Amino acid sequence: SKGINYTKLSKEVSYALRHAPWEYELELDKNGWVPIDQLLQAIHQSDEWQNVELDDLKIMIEKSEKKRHEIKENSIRALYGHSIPMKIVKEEAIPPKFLYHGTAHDFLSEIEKNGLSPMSRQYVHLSEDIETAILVGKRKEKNPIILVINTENARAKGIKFYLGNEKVWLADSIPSEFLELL
Ligand code: HQG
Repeated sequence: SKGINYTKLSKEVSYALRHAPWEYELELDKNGWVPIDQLLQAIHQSDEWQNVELDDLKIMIEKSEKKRHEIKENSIRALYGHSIPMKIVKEEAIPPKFLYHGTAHDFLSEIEKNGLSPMSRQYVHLSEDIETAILVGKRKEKNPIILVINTENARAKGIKFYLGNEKVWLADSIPSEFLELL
């Protein structure tokens, strides 16, 4: 093999495509896409990624336990997680009746008061299933709380939902009236 650490590569690509494209002289289009050759050229600047090619980006995506990135034609993008000032335009879609959000007990009183906010990201991140929400919440606390979002009620009141990947949904914010503790 080429000795590429695909997990580390995925972290660097996420950092470039979600948080700091300007550090790589990249410009995302309105849906978050950048030309793959530009990304490769940028990461080739560091010794560690000298021999990374298109096929390695494909392996990186394939090997990942989460579908964080997507390649289409000559472009690549992060599917969710962005924090850059220019808000990425996501595709609106109809989610399952219930979505889930795993988080820390410490945030509960704030969330009950103000609803779910994107905080440092562009969108609130929601999970298709409880297992995924638990994994997301475990990043914050060993025994996370799980909030259930009634998307039918939310949609009836004008809340929009957007596609992240097959397990992650996005929203601009979720008022607390649509949240319930599991
Ligand atoms: C909390 C990972 C106080 C919210 C995951 C969360 C996900 C509030 C934290 C993706 C709040 C933000 C995103 C309010 C929300 N007051 N706290 N009003 N509203 N919060 O990490 O959803 O591995 O930015 O509960 O799997 O945890 O990077 O969001 O705890 O899909 O690919 O503010 O990141 O994916 O934390 O995770 P985050 P998240 P990757």
